[in-house]
Amino acid sequence: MKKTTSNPSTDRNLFAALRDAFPSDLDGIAIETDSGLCYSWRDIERASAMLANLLESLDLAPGSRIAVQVEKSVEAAMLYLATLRAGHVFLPLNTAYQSGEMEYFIGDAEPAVVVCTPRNFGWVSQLAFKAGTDHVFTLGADRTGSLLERAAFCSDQHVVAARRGDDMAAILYTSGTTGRSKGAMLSHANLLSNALVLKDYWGWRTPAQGGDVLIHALPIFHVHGLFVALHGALLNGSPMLWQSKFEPGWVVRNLPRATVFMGVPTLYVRMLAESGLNPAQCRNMRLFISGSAPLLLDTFTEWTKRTGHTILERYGMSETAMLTSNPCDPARGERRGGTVGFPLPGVELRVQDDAGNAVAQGEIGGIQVRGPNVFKGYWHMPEKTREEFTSDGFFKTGDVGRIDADGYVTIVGRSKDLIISGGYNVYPAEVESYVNDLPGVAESALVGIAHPDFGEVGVLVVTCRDGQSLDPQQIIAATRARLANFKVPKQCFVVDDLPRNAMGKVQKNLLRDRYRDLFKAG
Ligand code: MLC
Ligand code: AMP
Repeated sequence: MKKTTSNPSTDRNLFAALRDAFPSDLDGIAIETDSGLCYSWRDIERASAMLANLLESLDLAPGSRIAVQVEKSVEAAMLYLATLRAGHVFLPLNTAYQSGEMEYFIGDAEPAVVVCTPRNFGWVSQLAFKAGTDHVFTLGADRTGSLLERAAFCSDQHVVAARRGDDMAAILYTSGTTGRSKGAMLSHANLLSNALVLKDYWGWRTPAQGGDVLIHALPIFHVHGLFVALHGALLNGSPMLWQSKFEPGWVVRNLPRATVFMGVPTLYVRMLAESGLNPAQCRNMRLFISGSAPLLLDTFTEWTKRTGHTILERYGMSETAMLTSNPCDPARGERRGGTVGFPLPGVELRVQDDAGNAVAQGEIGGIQVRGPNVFKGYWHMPEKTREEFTSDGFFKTGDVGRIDADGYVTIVGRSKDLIISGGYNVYPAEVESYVNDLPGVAESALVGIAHPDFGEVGVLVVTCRDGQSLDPQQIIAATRARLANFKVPKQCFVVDDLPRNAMGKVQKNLLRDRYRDLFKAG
């Protein structure tokens, strides 16, 4: 397990640092939702205290996992803050996950508490109790459910639990490079150090400096929405305009009220399709940030033409939070489309070949990183953790890239077999292993194909067992019944054979070439 370097400013409970940054006037608005609800800073303080007291009343062991699969809501964000506050470990789960996926996460993480939507209580509680979880609560997007009912009886005064920087704050499940989904253990110091660096690098303006207002339109079960966006606003005492589910028209209409927006590339593509997007609408905007997947140069260029703003692209991952960023301050350099900018202060980033030697400048190789933001290891997987780190403590990202003469990093591909669709990770081995078990299927390969909306999507290629026939639509329907919706292949082809190299390995590059124009317009 990796140790973070001890730094007094990050050797504390992350919540305490976020709380210290709240404005002195706690009655000001902190969050305004798309349904018109307003939450003051005092509301955040009180709600997170009540939820933290509820968790404490359960007498959980320190560092208990609190697994949460609920729709995006301010209360769900409060539950995250309450978990930090009480010194437990937050485990957010995508609402698209179905029972097979949830069974794995709950079985692996052994959470003491599971919070799910009222609609899913039946099957989630069954899984959780079977796995030994003691407490299952519900939380609806409309503030219903047993969690808030119970918390209503708790005090709104709470002393933040003392935590060291090295203590675990969250586990994020990620497909990583190989194998089943792994829980990346992130410490308070990992998250706080990254948030502090971004606060400075992206020039967040405190309320006294004129203030920033963030449009928060991303889900809160991944790094981007939960950490980068939420911590960014909270650590700066900045209000948020909060959208429960991304809708491009709403964002464009609200741009004049905001200064900062963060999105995955699909969000930018969809906003570009809005006729109301123009420079006047963006007149108060300071910063548009993109990440989680490659931003196409076309989108980058078109955005500048339509709005007069240059998108800042950055790069990160669940195991490390943010690693690189294009500059915000022009004095540091221009924002270059197609690149992910420079390693952030404190992040060491190097490019190596397969033999572990540094490549020459501008040459392509595997990206490795080291820094206070890099995770502690994979939950219950010490072997896997060891494999993913070099002997001198660099984490192998599985991304392939280069660094140019000016220091800009470009991601050119991935050595991990991973498809990033609309900012969500689809792990082909997982989909293939399910499809291979379907009756009549001999074998399958899922490949990422360029898509105008999602950037890339999964396309499935299958072969039949001798003497059997397969219906592609039925295969897609079978995956839809078992896997999260974003993992469902957008198309399926039944073929005689999969192309193989001399070693017998499926040549996915040839399949990608074969279907490369599948979603091209015209
Ligand atoms: C939805 N669908 C997707 C999809 N999202 N298909 C492929 N890829 C996706 N990402 C499918 C659904 O299955 C459904 O299919 C149809 O699209 C409509 O579903 P929906 O729920 O209405 O989708 P929509 O709301 O339009 O969602 C699209 C989206 C969402 C782009 C808003 O995917 C999203 O919020 N993405 C952001 C992900 C994110 O936050 N990533 C950060 C990871 S952190 P059907 O067939 O049923 O109709 C990370 C580290 C870092 O990577 O660096 O930040
Ligand atoms: P996740 O496991 O969900 O955290 O996904 C992290 C992965 O997203 C990284 O390893 C990259 O492959 C990819 N990623 C994140 N940001 C970018 C970006 N700006 N450009 C290209 N890929 C990115």
